Amino acid sequence: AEARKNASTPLAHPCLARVPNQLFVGGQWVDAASGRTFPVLDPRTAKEVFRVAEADKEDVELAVAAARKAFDEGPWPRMSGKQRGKILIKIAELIEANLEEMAQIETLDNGKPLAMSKLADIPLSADHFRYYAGWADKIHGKTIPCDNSFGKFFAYTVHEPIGVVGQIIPWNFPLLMLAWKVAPALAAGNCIVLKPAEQTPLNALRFAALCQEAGLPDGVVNVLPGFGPTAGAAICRHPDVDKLAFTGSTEVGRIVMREASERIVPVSLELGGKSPLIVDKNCDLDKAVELAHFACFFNHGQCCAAGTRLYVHADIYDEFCQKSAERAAKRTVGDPFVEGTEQGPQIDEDQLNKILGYLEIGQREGAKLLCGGKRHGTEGYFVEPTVFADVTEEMKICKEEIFGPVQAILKYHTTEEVIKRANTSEYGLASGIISKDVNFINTVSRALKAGTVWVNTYNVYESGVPFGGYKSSGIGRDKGVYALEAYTQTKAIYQALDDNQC
Ligand code: TXE
Repeated sequence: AEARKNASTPLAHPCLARVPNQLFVGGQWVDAASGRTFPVLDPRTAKEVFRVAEADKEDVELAVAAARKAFDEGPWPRMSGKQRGKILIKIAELIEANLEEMAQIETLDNGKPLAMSKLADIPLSADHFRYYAGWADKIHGKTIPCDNSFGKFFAYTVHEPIGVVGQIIPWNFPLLMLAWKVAPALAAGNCIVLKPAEQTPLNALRFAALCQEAGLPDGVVNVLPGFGPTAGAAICRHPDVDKLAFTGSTEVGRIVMREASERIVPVSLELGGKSPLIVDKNCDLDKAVELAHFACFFNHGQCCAAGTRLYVHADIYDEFCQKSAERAAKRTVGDPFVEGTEQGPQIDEDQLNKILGYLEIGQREGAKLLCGGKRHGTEGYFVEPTVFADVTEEMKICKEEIFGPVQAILKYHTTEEVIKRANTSEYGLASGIISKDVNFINTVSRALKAGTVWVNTYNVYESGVPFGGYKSSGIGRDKGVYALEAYTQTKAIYQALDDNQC
C-alpha cells in the first residue's frame, strides 16, 4: 500500500489496494524517468481500472545498473544455496498467504475465471518457487578424471549464475509466466530485470512487494512495466544484460534472438504453438470430447500449448464433431468473477480483432462453422466459443496461432497419415493423444515433433517437468532441472595433482 502513490484515488476494485503503481528498481519504488504512466484496462469493459508507471530506456539503464551492482557486489550470488532457498520458500509462502488477493488481481487484469486463478495460476506459481527453493543448494558440477600424457590432473565443473538476466513475459498467465522465469534464475543466483506484458502488470508489481517482504536483497529483482518496442527492446539491447529469456509471439522471439546474436548472449525462447490433439477411434467418446474441449478452450484459448488442431478418426468423426459443438455451445461465457463462468473476456482489443478476423477467414476458406463464430455481447472483449469442422492443413485457421476460443477439427484415417499431418506445422510446442490403445499411444507419442505430449490428459503443468518447443516454438526449456541449464554457466577447472607441475 505504501508503494502506491496517490493512495486517495478511489479504487476500481478492492483487490487493487496493495498493488504498487511505480517501477521497482534497486529495491525502491520509483516513478518512470519520463514521468509517464499507462492505463490498465479491465477486459470485461475495456475501461481503465488502474495506472502504472511506464518504463522506457532510461529506466532500463537504472534497473540494469541496480541488477549489475546486486550481482557484482551484493550478497545474492555469494550466498549459500541453502540461504537462497530459504528466501525462495518465503516467497512461495507469501504468495500462498495472499492467494485470494492475487487471484482477484489476476482475474481483474487478465479476465480469466476467478476459480482458475485460485486453482491454477496462483498456487502453481507458489509451487514453482518452492520447487526451485529445493534446487538452490543442489546446483553443482561433476568431478572428471583426467588421463593424459601431460601429467596427473583432475578436473571439476562448477555451475555459476550467468549474471544479469533480462526476462520478458506475456499476459496469458501473468504470475505463472513470471514464476517460470524468475524462480529458476533466482535459485541459480542471478539478478533480474523483468518486464511484464503491458496488458497485465499488476501481479508482477504485487510480487515485487512480496520479494521485499521475503527479504530478497535490493536489486536482485527489478520490475519494469512498459511496452515491447521501448522497454522490452532496451532490455534486449543493453550491453550489461548477460542473458535473455522471452515468452511471447514467434515474431517478437525472432527480434529478441537477433538482439542476443548481436551481443552473443544466451537466449531462451518460448514461442507460439498450433498443437495437434489426436483422437483414436478406440476411446471413450464422451470423455474424449470433454478433454478435447478443455485442451482447446482452457484460458479462453490463450495458451501457447492449446490443442487447436483436433485430428479425429474417421470412424467417430461425425458424432465427435456434433458433440464438440454441443459442448462448446454450452460453455458459459461471462463475468470471470461470477461463479460458474467458464470463459471470460479475451485480453484486449488487438486479440479480439485478431480472433474475429480468423473467424471470418475460416468461413471464407470453406471450413464448416458448427457453433459460435462471432463476438459475444457488445462490451469488453468476449468471443463466442467456436468450432470449425472439415478443416484442412492448407487453411490459415489450421496453420496460424489464433490464440482464442476456436477449435478446428480435421478427419484422419490411418496412424501413419495422422502422424505426418500432425507434424506438418511450423510449430512444435505441445501435442496430445486420446486413446485406449497402448500401441497407438507409444507409436504416436514417439513420432510427434513436439516438446510435450499429453496422453489422455491435457494442460498439465508440473513444476518439475520441462516445457518448451521444437521448431518455431522456441529454444530451451522452462521448468524442472532443465531450466537451471538456461540460468547457469558451466566452468571447467583443471587442477594438477602432481607437486612438480609448478
Ligand atoms: O505478443 P508479443 P502479443 C502469441 C499469440 C498472440 C500473439 C501476439 O499468438 O496472439 O503472440 O500477442 C514484449 N522487444 N502469443 O502481441 O508482442 C511485450 O511487451 C522486446 C503467444 O501480446 O510477443 C510482451 O511483454 N519485447 C505467447 C511480450 O513481448 C517485446 C503468449 C509478449 O508480447 C517487443 C502471448 C520487442 N520488440 C502471445 N515487442 C506464448 N508463447 O504463450 C513486444 N514485446
